[in-house]
Amino acid sequence: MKIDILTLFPEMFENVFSSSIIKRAVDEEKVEINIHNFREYSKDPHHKVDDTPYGGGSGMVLTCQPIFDCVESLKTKDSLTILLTPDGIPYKQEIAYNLATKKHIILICGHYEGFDERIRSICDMELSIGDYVLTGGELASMVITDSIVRLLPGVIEQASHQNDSFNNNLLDYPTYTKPRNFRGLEVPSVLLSGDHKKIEEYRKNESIKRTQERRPDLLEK
Ligand code: 6GU
Repeated sequence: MKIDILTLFPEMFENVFSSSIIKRAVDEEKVEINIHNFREYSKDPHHKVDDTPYGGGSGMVLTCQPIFDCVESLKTKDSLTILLTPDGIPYKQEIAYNLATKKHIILICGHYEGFDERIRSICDMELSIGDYVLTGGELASMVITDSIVRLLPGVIEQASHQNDSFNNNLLDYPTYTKPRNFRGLEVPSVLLSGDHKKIEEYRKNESIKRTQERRPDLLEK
């Protein structure tokens, strides 16, 4: 898979994609991630990328030309172009599973003061990562990239994401490791029983209980 990210702040990505599991996935060529500063595509003599809004109002608005030219230089028949914006559709694990099957994803980071509405016309999808406003789409693009890359074959153990929270609309069950007793806090005895059928049953029940308590909205699905 290839992920191209369009941003005015490429330095924000340096540490995030060169650490931990994403770094390993990149090193093992499971994914190629490229960061593009679309300012470099501006045809303005001063490399301007924004301008004042028609009709008046506060703030600067990202112009079409640099983003159109950058996307057009990257797009192929296999590309899915996604705009990151607080008015996009709410991002969910289900969407992550779908995006993990794509060959090429282009992520466009909008920015806080807004972008020319016509930029939406070159996008296949618009995503938001939650009901709050960020200064730009950069953090959202990192969140989405991380959640996709961990699902790519061979990046983490398959069994590890089969039990993920949100899989089957259930939150994860509780897990424990050594020691059996930590400051009087005991590991549930069923997990020490060696009875795999009982353990599976316990985990399923805990998963449902936790979802009922914390996210009843998930069970309604
Ligand atoms: Cl994708 N962008 C911005 N700027 N704010 C957000 C968001 C995206 N998702 C939630 N808030």
